[in-house]
Amino acid sequence: SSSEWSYKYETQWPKQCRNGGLQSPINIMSRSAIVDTFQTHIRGPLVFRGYGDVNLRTANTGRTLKWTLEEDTGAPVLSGGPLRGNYTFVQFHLHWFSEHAIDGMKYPMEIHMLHVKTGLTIEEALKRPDGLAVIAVFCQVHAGENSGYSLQQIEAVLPELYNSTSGPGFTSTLNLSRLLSPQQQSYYTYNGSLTTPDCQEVVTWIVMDHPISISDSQYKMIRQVNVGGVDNYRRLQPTNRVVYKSAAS
Ligand code: GRE
Ligand code: ZN
Repeated sequence: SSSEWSYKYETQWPKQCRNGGLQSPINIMSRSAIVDTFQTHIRGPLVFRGYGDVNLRTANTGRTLKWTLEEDTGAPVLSGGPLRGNYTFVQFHLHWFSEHAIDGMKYPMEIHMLHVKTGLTIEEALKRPDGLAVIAVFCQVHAGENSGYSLQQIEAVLPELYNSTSGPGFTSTLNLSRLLSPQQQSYYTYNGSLTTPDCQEVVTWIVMDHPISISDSQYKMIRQVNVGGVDNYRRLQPTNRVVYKSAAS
């Protein structure tokens, strides 16, 4: 089932994508988010370990561009915040336009950094409510090359990927911390789902509040990637749950 779906026919996504009450993405209402002063849900700061240079393999999956960690590299590990235990970085991929919205506003692009509960395979993680943690980073587009710092290291491979969904892909070294905003690490967090079939409700979402900048030429290149003649975001799902906001840091 999960191999045969497209963004163009979202209404025909499998049944498990419509049933649950914890689907993603959602519109986050900033004034309804609970700032967890007593640290009952968010128990401390988010901790990023090993978010430096890593070797990644790039692919055009036909639905997104994806950068997957090469096995020979020490894996970055995420912990803290709303998470219990460690989560190992697996891949990041792109959605254009953004999937989440803040106060009804969407961004041109959203990066998803996928982490699996350390010690579990992805298949195992997909069966546990706490199996995955995804960091979502919004991107805003600015004119000029100076705004392209975050994605500078992936720019060169983009034209090679426009139509190629086969082949070995490209490996490259990339500093993952460039995908996080240097200024601010405050975020919203809630329990939700994968935004692609089969939409399993196993994701602790950590949606960074502060967007990073990409250049207009980078954005143009990314939007030339053919993912079926449509954009690759899922429509907003009912919120009907608590969203927490980290204290500003
Ligand atoms: C996706 O395919 O876009 C995806 C995953 C896992 C978690 C979140 C998500 O594969 O958006
Ligand atoms: Zn995604």
